[in-house]
Amino acid sequence: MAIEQTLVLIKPDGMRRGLTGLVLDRLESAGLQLVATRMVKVSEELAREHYRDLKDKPFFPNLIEYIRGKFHDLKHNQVLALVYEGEGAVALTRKVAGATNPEDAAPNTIRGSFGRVTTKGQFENVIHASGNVGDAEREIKLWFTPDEILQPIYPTTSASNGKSAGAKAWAK
Ligand code: IDP
Ligand code: MG
Repeated sequence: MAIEQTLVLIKPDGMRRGLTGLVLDRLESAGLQLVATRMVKVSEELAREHYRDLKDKPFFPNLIEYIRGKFHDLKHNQVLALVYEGEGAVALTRKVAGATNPEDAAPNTIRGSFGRVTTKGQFENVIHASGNVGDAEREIKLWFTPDEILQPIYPTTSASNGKSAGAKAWAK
């Protein structure tokens, strides 16, 4: 299996509920190596770009507010962005994360252990994990510059001059 890198975000509910250590522990215990990390206050632009493939979904506006921490207090409106590396890291991280709906997520997955659906129907599923290798490459370049990653594996385009187009979204 190929060495891959994948993006994980600890979402505002995970930050608010003090789950960062537990999430890191699960991912590390699965054999994944942490190769980049940063705290990010998520702009509307970054949120929309990150979730651009879901823009036609009915829950899209809610999702943008959720990832920006609008449902949590101002002390916890940041996300922890992480890049993990390992053999088959993308699928492995998805497996450790569990199903999108915390009620469907298997016990012992991060979402199954710590996620919830609130009484208002809000999915609080603790983390984001890239869905496939193509998404992982796009998302890592959106959230990180190559110099922030221990050993970048996805090539940088020459046109971006060492900084990804996505990097501009959070640099503002
Ligand atoms: P994923 O995070 O498991 O990859 P996606 O389908 O990519 O799931 O959706 C992105 C995020 O949008 C989910 O993690 C969740 O926060 C939210 N979401 C997805 N489906 C629903 C839904 O049916 N209702 C409310 N929120 C949803
Ligand atoms: Mg997804």
